Amino acid sequence: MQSTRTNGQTTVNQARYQGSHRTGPFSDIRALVPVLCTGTSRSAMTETDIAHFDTFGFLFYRQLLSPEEVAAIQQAAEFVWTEELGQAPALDEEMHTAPFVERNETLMTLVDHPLIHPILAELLGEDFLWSGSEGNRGFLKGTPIHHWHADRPGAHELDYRRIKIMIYLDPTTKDTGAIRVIPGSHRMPFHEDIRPFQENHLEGIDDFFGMRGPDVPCYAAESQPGDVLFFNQSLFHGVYGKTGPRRYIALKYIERPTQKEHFVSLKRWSEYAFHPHEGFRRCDRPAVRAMLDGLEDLRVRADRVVA
Ligand SMILES: O=C(O)CCC(=O)C(=O)O
Repeated sequence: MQSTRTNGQTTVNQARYQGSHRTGPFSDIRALVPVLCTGTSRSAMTETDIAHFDTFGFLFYRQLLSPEEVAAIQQAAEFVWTEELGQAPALDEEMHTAPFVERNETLMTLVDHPLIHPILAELLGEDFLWSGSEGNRGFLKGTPIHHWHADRPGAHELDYRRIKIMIYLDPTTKDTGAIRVIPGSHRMPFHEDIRPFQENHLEGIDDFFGMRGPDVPCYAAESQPGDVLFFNQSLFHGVYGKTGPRRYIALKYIERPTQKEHFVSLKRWSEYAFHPHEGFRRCDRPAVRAMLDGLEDLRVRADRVVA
């Protein structure tokens, strides 16, 4: 990691916190989450949270979003999908819409949400960048699985941290389509040890060291609306038993690139990070403007690096 991290101690008056909590497979330590934090650089994270993310590659915060926020997000998401489809989607309609939150002002509030932004600043450095969003619903009929894979696979990707945030708008359980992660698989040598999983995912082969996909040891982030999962995009993850509408929003963020390898990787995987949607560029909130700062220079540099 090239980014500078701030001290992970809780810095906001504890009286302003409520009992939303983070759970992981190995701990149920409560992470106190600020209710009214309006700043963008203060962190509610503890050294424990940071160690959890560094070690296991994810953090799962329960009820980070209030029921009122969830209702507003669900309504706005349906609005965008309806606009995209030209009619209200059927309950099980399969849609993958990207960019997504950039197309709606209510959804845009997630980008620099006061409980999400400080966590990202802690994990990616204060000067992190936006890398797009997705609004997904349903799934290809007859294909209720998404075998084990990493979004950014390979040893050469591990030094450049990218985070995907998953916000599921419908409840999921382990066997009904909850996202599963293999803790620690974003780190060497484990990442390379299970590299064959990536090949089998690409080939559609349901054999992972002699186990079927659903039987691979993992942590299932069983989710209720309001829960928010942060994960390192080099972490291996998969989904088994998809069912129902299974709506979710994905938000993607990246460390500000500094090394040649970062630019090469961005050009390969996420060129769109250099071309944010107009809905994002129009936003005048300082935290969003900060994610646009210097982007044009970075784009030029990326083009030079791969020329
Ligand atoms: O469908 C999901 O919940 C996860 C999808 C997935 O694996 C991914 O976005 O890389």
